[in-house]
Amino acid sequence: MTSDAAAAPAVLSIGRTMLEADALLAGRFEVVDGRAAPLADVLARRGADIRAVMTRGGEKVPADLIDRLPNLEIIANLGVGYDKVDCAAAERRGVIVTNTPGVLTDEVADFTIGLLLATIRQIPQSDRYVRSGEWSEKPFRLSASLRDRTIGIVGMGQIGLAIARRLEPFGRPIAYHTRRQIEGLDYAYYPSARALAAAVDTLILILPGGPATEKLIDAQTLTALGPNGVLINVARGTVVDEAALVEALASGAIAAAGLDVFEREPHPSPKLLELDNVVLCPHVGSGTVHTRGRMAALGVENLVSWFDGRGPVTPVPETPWPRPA
Ligand code: 8YV
Repeated sequence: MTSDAAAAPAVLSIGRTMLEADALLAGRFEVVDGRAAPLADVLARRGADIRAVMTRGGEKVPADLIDRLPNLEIIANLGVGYDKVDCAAAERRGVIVTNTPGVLTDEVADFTIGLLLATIRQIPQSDRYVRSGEWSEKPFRLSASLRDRTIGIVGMGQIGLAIARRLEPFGRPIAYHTRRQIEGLDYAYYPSARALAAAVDTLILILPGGPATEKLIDAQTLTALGPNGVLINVARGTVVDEAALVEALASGAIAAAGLDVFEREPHPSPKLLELDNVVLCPHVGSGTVHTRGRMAALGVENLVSWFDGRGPVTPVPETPWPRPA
């Protein structure tokens, strides 16, 4: 390590969340702020100096950005999902990609239970009811219940499992879909999202985004979920056909949805905003001071470890470390 600022590795920092990560980099790294000017201008001036990118999961790191950084060694993604990073392009260039698994598992699982109950019991709607003064005229309508539901989870990684474990004390049957059945996992398995949707009335999405899962939840899957159906999405907006979801919510093909993620963030379909049977959150599943701090720290730790010659701490499977021979 050197205190010579000229020798400090330059890190291109992009994204709107976890700005505190930039402060954590300062001192050890030179932070090149990718938001300070149009990115193209920053790249034209500093592209050749950049040895690392720190991104926040929501911004694209496509092949053409990677190609404009000839000395890039590592991309630290502050988030467990890294679908916006072109890992194939990184791998071709020998660039390591890291994410932040583990540190946000409990937070996102806690949030999912909250969003599930808020959606079924209409907690935001009842808050609006009290504020509007309508309560003095008549009691709030009765809501649906978790008591008579069967819950399906699409995606059974660390967070999916943490959600399932938290649901167990609620005493409801739990089923799941993943590409491959998980050996020894004691929940009913369905080989497709649609088959799972047909078997349950409450569907929680916690699977990776990206081309392989794009619009996995389509009009037919929503119809299969049925008129009592509740959809909770804490994964990526891209895994749901948002236009089909709007239609299903408006027509009563499903009962309600709780959404923390959207096809085009931060711009949910305006039609969603008009519906009363949907609870909308601005992608805050991991959004606490505690957990975002841990995510930022793990991202920085990856860069420190890399530039100290100790390798990345949490590389993604597409860019394994040590590199395969
Ligand atoms: C975001 C997330 O990364 O970890 C993920 O995959 O979706 C989130 O935690 C976070 O909101 C930063 O934008």
